[in-house]
Amino acid sequence: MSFFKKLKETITKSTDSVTEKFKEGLTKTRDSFSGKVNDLVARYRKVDEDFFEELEEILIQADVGFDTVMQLIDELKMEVKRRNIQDPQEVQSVISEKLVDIYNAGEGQSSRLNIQEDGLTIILFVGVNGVGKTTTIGKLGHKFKNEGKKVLMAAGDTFRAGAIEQLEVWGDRVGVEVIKQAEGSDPAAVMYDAIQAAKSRKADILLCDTAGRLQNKVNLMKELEKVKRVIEREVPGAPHEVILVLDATTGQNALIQAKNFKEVTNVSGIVLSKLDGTAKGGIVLAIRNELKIPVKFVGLGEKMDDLQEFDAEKYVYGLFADQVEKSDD
Ligand SMILES: Nc1nc2c(ncn2[C@@H]2O[C@H](COP(=O)(O)OP(=O)(O)OP(=O)(O)O)[C@@H](O)[C@H]2O)c(=O)[nH]1
Ligand SMILES: [Mg+2]
Repeated sequence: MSFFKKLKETITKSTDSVTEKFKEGLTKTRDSFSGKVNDLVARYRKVDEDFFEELEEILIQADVGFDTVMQLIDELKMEVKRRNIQDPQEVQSVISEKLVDIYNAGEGQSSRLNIQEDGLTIILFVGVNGVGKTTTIGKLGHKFKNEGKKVLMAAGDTFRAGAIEQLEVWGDRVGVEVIKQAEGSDPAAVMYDAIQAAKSRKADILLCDTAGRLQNKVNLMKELEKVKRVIEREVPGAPHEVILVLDATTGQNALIQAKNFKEVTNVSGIVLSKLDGTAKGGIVLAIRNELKIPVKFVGLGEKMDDLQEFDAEKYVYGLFADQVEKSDD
C-alpha cells in the first residue's frame, strides 16, 4: 500500500480539528512546495538523475536544510531502486514517507512536554525578540487551562515597554493570573515572586516569559542564566522545560539562533511559531535533523487554539493533503 493511502487511512479517518489545523496552517508551504513537486513528477517520464537534482533544488528552496536534503535524496534513491519504481508519480508518496521517517528517527526524543504528575511544573521560554514567546505562553496557558490545570504566568520581560501588559492581555483572555512587577525591575525577582505565588496557590504549571532583547546579547544571556538559577534554587529539578521559540519565517536564521542559545543554556524543546506565515515549512525538518532538539509545538496562527503539538504525520499530511485525498483513485 502506498504511504499516501496509509496516511489517508490513519489520518483522514479521524478528520479531527487538529488535522485541519495542520492542513490550513501549511497552506502556503503546500501551495509552493507540493505544487513544485507535483509539477516535477508531471514533467518527468522516468526517475533519473536529473529528476533527483530538481527535487533537491525544490527541497532546498523549502528550507529543509542542506544536510537533511542530502540525506533525504540518498534514502529516496535507495528506496526507488529497492522498489524498482519507474514512474515519477509514485515517488511523491515515497517522499512523504521518508519525510516522516527522517523526522521520527530523532533518537527517541519525546515531543511531549515534561509535565510533573504531582507538584509544580515550571516552563521557561527563551528566544530573540519578536519570535512569539509571549503569544506561545498565552496559547499554552489556554491549553493547560482547558485540561483543568491551575496555571500561572510570570512576566519576566521587564525590559521592553508594553511587554508586561501584553502578557496580561493574554492572561485576561485565557483566564490565567499573571505575576508581575514594575517595568525595569529585576526579572529574577519576578521569577522568585511567581514561584512563591505558584507554591502558595498550589499551581500545576508556571509559564515564564523572558525578554527577547536587552541592551546587548551578553546581557540577555546573563539575565537568562540568573533567572534560571533562581528557578533551580527554589524548585529542585526545575525548570522542567526550557523552550526555545523560533520563528519559522526567518528560515535558516532560526537555526543559527538555536545554535547560539544551545551554547548557553540547555534547551529541552522548540516551539516553531508562524509556520502558517511561511511557504518554506521544510524548516521543521532542518531543525529536527540538524539540531537534535524536538519540535514540541508549532504555531499555526495567531489565535489561542492555533498552537498544536507537533506530529510528523499530520505535518506531512498538511504538505501533501491534495495528493493524499486523491490517493485511492
Ligand atoms: N501568524 C502567526 N503569528 C504569530 C504566531 N505566533 C506569534 N505570532 C505573532 O508574532 C508577533 C510577535 O509575537 P510575540 O509573542 O510578541 O513575540 P515575543 O517573542 O514575545 O517578542 P518580544 O516580547 O519582543 O521578545 C505577534 O504579532 C504575534 O501575534 C503564529 O504561530 N502565527
Ligand atoms: Mg514577549
